[in-house]
Amino acid sequence: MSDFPTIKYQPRELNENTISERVRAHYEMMDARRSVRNISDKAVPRDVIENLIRIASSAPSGAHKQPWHFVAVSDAGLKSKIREAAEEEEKSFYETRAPQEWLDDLAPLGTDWRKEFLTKSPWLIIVFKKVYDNHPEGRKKNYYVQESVGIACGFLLQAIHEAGLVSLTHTPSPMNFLSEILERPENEKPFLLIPVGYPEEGAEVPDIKRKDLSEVSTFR
Ligand code: IYR
Repeated sequence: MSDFPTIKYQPRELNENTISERVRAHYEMMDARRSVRNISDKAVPRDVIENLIRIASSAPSGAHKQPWHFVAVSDAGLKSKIREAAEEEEKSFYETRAPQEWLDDLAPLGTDWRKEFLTKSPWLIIVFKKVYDNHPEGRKKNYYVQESVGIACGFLLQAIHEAGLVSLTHTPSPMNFLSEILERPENEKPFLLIPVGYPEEGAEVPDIKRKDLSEVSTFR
């Protein structure tokens, strides 16, 4: 028995005859997505960020618990605090904690401990995962939290690209400083930090190649 009454699914009713062209065009649009480190300081309206978060929060999740919380930061003081703390962690990662193999893998991408984008981007979206929810009756566990929040982030990155904006998936580690600076409750853990904005004019990205379909899939 379901607690949710059922309603009719509303199919999108797109023209079946054009499915191949449409999916091909969507692939080409997504293939043009790149992580961009040179994000301009040009303003992005708050309603855009609100709708991007609505899109992310439309993702499927274990038992429909939606175990996520998005903190959208435009406040310059908070961005500075986040940058300062992230750079401190990153400095110790790049200079002492990172194994040589990891540094070798990052070298072609040109990343380092400096994170100018954390203060320059008009928005930082910090995604928190909720391992459990607090209810008046006590803690209620969430399910498949990692998978659910990962999917929500995928929705978010795609929507940012579709909007003509750019993003970067920044993973300072450890990220506990985000809980402190953003004053989040203990049932939320930082998952991903995503700066969002317009690309800077002339922004460059590493010339990467993607794996071929045959390398990433098997049809049986
Ligand atoms: N967290 C560091 C290092 C880093 C790790 C991976 I995996 C990347 O793909 C890129 C960077 C940073 O954000 O710089």
